[in-house]
Amino acid sequence: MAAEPIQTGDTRFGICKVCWAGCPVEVTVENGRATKVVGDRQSPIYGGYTCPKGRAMPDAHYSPTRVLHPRKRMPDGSYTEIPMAQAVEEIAQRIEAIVAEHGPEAVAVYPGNGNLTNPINPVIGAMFIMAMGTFPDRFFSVQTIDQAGKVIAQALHGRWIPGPQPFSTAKTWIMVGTNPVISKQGVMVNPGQTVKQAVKDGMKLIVIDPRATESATHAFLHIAPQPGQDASILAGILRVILSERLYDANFVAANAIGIAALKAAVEPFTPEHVASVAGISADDVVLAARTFAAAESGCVVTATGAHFPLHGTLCEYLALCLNTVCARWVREGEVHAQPHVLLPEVAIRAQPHAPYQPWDYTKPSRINALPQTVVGAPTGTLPDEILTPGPGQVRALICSGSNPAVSLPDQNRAGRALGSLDLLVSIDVEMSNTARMADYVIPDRMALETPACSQFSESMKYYGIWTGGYEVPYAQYAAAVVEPPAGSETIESWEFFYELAKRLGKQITYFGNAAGTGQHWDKPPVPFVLPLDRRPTTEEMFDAMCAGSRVPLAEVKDHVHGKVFSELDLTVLPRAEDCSAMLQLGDPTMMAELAEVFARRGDTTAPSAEFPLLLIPRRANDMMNSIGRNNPKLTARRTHNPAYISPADLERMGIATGDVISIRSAHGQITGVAEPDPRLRSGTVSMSHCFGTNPDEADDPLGQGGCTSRLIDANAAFDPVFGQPRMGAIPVCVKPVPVLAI
Ligand SMILES: Nc1nc2c(c(=O)[nH]1)N[C@H]1C(S)=C(S)[C@@H](COP(=O)(O)OP(=O)(O)OC[C@H]3O[C@@H](n4cnc5c(=O)[nH]c(N)nc54)[C@H](O)[C@@H]3O)O[C@H]1N2
Ligand SMILES: Nc1nc2c(c(=O)[nH]1)N[C@H]1C(S)=C(S)[C@@H](COP(=O)(O)OP(=O)(O)OC[C@H]3O[C@@H](n4cnc5c(=O)[nH]c(N)nc54)[C@H](O)[C@@H]3O)O[C@H]1N2
Ligand code: SF4
Ligand SMILES: [Mo]
Repeated sequence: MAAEPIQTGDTRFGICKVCWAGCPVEVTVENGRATKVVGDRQSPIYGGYTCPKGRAMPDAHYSPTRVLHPRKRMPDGSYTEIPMAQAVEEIAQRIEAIVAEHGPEAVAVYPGNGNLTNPINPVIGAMFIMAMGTFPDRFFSVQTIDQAGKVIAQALHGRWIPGPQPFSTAKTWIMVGTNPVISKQGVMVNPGQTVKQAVKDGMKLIVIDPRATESATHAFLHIAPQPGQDASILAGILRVILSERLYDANFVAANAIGIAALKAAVEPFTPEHVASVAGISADDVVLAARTFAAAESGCVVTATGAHFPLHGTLCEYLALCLNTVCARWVREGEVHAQPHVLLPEVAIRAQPHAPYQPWDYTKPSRINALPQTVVGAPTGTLPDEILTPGPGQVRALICSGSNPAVSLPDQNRAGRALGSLDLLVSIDVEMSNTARMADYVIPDRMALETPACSQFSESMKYYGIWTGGYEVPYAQYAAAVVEPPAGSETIESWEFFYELAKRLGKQITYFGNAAGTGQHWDKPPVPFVLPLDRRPTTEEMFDAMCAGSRVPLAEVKDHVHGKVFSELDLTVLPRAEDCSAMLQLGDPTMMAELAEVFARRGDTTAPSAEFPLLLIPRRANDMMNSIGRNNPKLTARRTHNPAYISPADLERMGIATGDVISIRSAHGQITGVAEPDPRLRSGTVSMSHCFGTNPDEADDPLGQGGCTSRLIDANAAFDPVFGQPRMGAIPVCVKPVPVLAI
C-alpha cells in the first residue's frame, strides 16, 4: 500500500498536525522542501479549510532557529551539537545514576502539545513510565492543567455510549467558556463556517463568555458574566428547567438516578441569585434555560474558560446533567453521530457506561496529598515534586513537545524547579523557554515529516463531550510529505522513548486502538509489545494503533484526500436487557461542591480595591500555545501577547493602546502591552498564555510578551482531585509602567 510519500507532480497531500483539528493540506514541494501549504480543496469534509498556523508550516520546518541536531548543554551554559546515539547513551547513563541513588520515582515525563505530530507520541511517554514501573505517579501531562474535569465529571456522571447529539444539526447549543472558531475545540472541521452554517440552519446559539468572541458573533444570546461564576449560572439554568418541569421525565426515569438530589442542590440558585453573583440579567438565565429546553436537540458544553477557575469538574458535571435531563444524547434508532472508522467496530447501544469513582486515596501524592486519578499525576504539583526533598523527589524530567517553563502554573516556582533538576531533557524543534534550560535538546521530526492519520481525532471523543471526533464516518491517512532538512539528525518522540527504554533494559508495551478512557471502555485496547531486537517502523506503530479498526488502515490509505465511508453509518441499538447502568445526576461530591459554591457566592474570587480586575485566558488564532512563537511568518506582525482590556477600563486607568503596563496579582507580576478590546466585559483582562521570557531572563513585553503563569499561585487554591491551581479569574491590578523603568 501507499507507504511511500504520495506524489502528484510537485504537489503532495498531507495532514496538518499543528493542532488537533487535523486539516488535510496540499503541499507544494520543490527540491525536496515544502514551499507552500494550502488547504486540500479535494477534502470531502474540510473543503480546503486551513488556518494561518497550518499555512505557515514551511516557515516552521525551515526556520533558521530550528534545532536540527541533538544539543548538549556545556558547563558554561552554551550548547554543543552531538550525535543522537551519544545523546541517548549519555541520557541513559544519567538516568541510571539517578535511579541507582534515588529510585525510579525520581524520573518523570511531561508530554505536551508539540508532540501531536504523530499520534503515537502523546501516549508513549505514559507507556515509558509504565515500563519504569511508576505509572501514574510520574506521568505528568498537560491534561491536569487543562480540562481534566471533563474526564472526572464523565466518570461521576456516567458516559452515554452513543454520545451527544451532533452539533451540525442541533437546534440549540450552549457554549460555556469556549471559542471553537479560534480554538477548534469541539468543532474540528472548519469551525467558523460550521458554526455559521449551523446557525443558518436554525440553531439558537447561546454563548456564555465575558467576551463577545468570534463564536458569539453568531449567537442568539450572548451572556457576558463575571469570570469564575459558571457553576452558579449552570445551576441556575438547571433550576429553571427542573422547577418549570421542562425536562424529559421519561428519559430521566429510564436512564438516570439522583434527580431529587440535583433538584434540591440547584434550588437555591434562583435567577436573581445567579444574576447577582455573575453580574448578568436574571431574564437571560431564564431565557437560556427555556430556549435550551424547548429546542428539539442540542447540548451544553464547557471548555477552558469554565475549567480554569476552580470549579471545572463541577461545571462539566452540571453541563452533563443539563444534557441528561433534556435527553440530549443520541437515542435508539438514530444514526450514531460519532462513528468509528479507524477505531474498532463496537455495538452502540442506547445506554450508559455506569459511573465510577475516578480517584484513589490509598497512595496520596507527596505534594498536597492528592489522590491517584485516571488523568495521571497532578501537573500543578510538579514544581514542588521537584523542589521538595525526600523519598520520591523528582530529579530527572523528560519533556516531549512541551514547554513547562511557560506552561506550568506559577512560572517563578516552575523555573526554580526546572533549574534545580539533575537532568532535564527537552524533545523539541526550537530552543523554547524550556529547551533553553535543558541539559539535552532532542530534535523531533516535524508535522510534514511524519505520516498522519485521523484515528487520534476520532478517539478524542472518549475524553468527554466537546473534545473532538467526527460526526460522519470520515478517515484519512497521509504519508510523510518531505524528509527532514538535509544533513540533520532528528528522531520522533516515540522513537526516542523506545531507544531510551531499550538502553535502560526496559520494554515498552504500546496500547493500540483505545476505544475508551478511565473505566469506560467500548472495547479494550490491543497491547503491542515493542520488539527489542529492532525498532519498529512508524508504519508498524500505525498498524498497532489501528489494530482491529472498522476499515483497515490499508484501505483508508487508498483515499489520498480522505473519505466519508457512508456505508458505515449505523443505527443505535436499544438498551441491552441485562444493562442496569444508570447515569448519576446527584453525585454527592458534586452536590457538596455546589453547596459550597452557593455559600461562597461562586468562585470566591471577587475583584477587590487592591486587585480590581480579573485576568482570563484566551487562545490566539496564529499560535498554538507557544507553538509559532519562533515562526517568522506568524510573528511578522507581532511577537507578544497583548493584554486585552475594554476601552472604557483603559480610559479610566489612563492607559493608551500599546502602552507597557504592569499586571500584578497577589502572587506575582508581569509586564504586558495594552490593547483595547471593545468586545470584552469591563473589569477583565484577557491574555494568551505560554508567552514571555524565563524568570532569569530580562522582561521583554514588546518582544517575548508576558507569561501569565507567573501570576498564578500553585498552592493557594487548587482542584481537590487533580490539583489544578486556579488558572482563570485571577484578581489583578493593572498600572502603566513609566517607559524609563522598563
Ligand atoms: N497561565 C496559563 N497557563 C496555561 C494555560 C492558560 O490558558 N493559561 N493553558 C494550559 C493548557 S490548556 C495547556 S494544553 C498547556 C500547554 O502546555 P505545553 O504543551 O507545555 O505548551 P506548548 O506551548 O503547547 O508546548 C509545545 C512545545 O512543543 C514544541 N514544538 C513545536 N513543534 C514541535 C514538534 O514538531 N515536535 C516537538 N517535539 N515539539 C514541538 C514547541 O517549541 C513548544 O516548546 O498550557 C497550560 N498552561
Ligand atoms: N488557535 C489556537 N487554537 C488552540 C490553542 C491555541 O493556543 N491557539 N490551544 C489549544 C488548547 S491547548 C486548548 S486546551 C483548546 C482550548 O479551547 P477553548 O477552551 O475553546 O479556548 P479559548 O478559545 O481560549 O476559549 C475560552 C473562552 O473562555 C472565555 N473565558 C475566560 N474565562 C471565562 C470564565 O470564567 N467563564 C466563561 N464562561 N468564559 C470564560 C474566554 O474569553 C474564551 O473566549 O484550544 C486549542 N486550540
Ligand atoms: S493548525 Fe490550523 S491548519 Fe493546522 S490543523 Fe489546526 S486548524 Fe487546521
Ligand atoms: Mo490545552
